[in-house]
Amino acid sequence: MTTKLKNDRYLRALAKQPVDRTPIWMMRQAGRYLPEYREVRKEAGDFMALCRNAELACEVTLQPLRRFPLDAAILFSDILTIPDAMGLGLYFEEGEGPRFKHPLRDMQSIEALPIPDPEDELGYVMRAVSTIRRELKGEVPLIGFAGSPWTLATYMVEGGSSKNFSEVKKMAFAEPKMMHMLLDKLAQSVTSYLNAQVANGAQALMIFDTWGGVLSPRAYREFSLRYMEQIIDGLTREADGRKVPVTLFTKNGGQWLEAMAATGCDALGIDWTTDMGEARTRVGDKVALQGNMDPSMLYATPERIREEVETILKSYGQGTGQVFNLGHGIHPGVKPENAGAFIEAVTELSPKYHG
Ligand code: 1CP
Repeated sequence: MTTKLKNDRYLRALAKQPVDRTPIWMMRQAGRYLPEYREVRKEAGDFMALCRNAELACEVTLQPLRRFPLDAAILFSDILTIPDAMGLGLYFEEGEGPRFKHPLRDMQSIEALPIPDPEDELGYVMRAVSTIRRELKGEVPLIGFAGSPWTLATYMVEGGSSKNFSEVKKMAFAEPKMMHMLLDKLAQSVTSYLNAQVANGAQALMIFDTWGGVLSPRAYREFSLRYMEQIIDGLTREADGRKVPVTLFTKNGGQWLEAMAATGCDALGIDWTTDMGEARTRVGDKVALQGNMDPSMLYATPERIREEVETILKSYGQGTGQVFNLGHGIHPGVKPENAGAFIEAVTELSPKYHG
């Protein structure tokens, strides 16, 4: 597919090419804070039914782009599609997070885990990718994504969300062989899944390592970073004659930016606990930076949001290489108008930092 992009600000900033203003998109930009999302989700029945229906997944991907002048679309899906395709039985308990019917606790079940074929068991995701790419009509690039092996393992071993990660850490520290077998299978699965997303139309990729930051520095390298590097080594890095940039996001990973930048990725997602300007000084000659407003700032007044946007733009400073975003996903309780004020602030205040 070779439609020329009408707005390629996001890809240009990631490649550190000049831009007229700082591009912006929001993590979890499609989701429960939008009434039109809640409508479609009701129509679909439940979250996974929405992910499995390419037309509806496309519709909710496009919803935030109709409201706001965003510079990228992100595939509507979830990181937990891979463990589901490996046979763990994903389900969502009303009002609670994701759960697995068959959490992993022993060597036998890890040895038996299949590496899913992305065009088969995950074919519904590929159909969503190609549908969205077609319907975007070249307006903005489409971001594909996956969870990091460590982050996926936390859900698979704990059986769902966790507060202290005791089961998954128990496996990592008491049964490291078992954990490494699981992480290696996940790295292989994520690599072929992301490559299939690119083959079906994704123009950029993001790896979400939401829970890498709960590890010690040594354990982070051993159980999380190393497998993200393995994935990056195996990724298709070009499509339609253009580079497919990869962004790595470890929540609470601020202390490891140098090591993350050395993986061969194109950009780092940073959360709000790291100063944007300091991050640029540390790794800005190697990678682009995405972030990093605290999503809770969207509860403040439009004036306060604008002030915060200016602070972050000023902290990054002049020139390209920044993609504006939140430091983590937008909360379901945020008013859409406030998200609008945030995006408007970035589009209005950022041109003076370019050109
Ligand atoms: O409608 C609903 O109630 C379901 C809520 C929901 C949504 C909207 C879930 C369940 N997933 C999603 C979509 C989703 N998840 C996207 C869509 C694209 C977008 O608009 O950004 C993406 C990129 C994700 C990624 C994801 N899922 C991550 C990594 C990013 C992050 O936020 O840290 C994680 C950790 C998940 C797991 C997950 N899936 C859903 C929930 C509520 C969770 C978090 C559970 C937890 O906190 O442990």
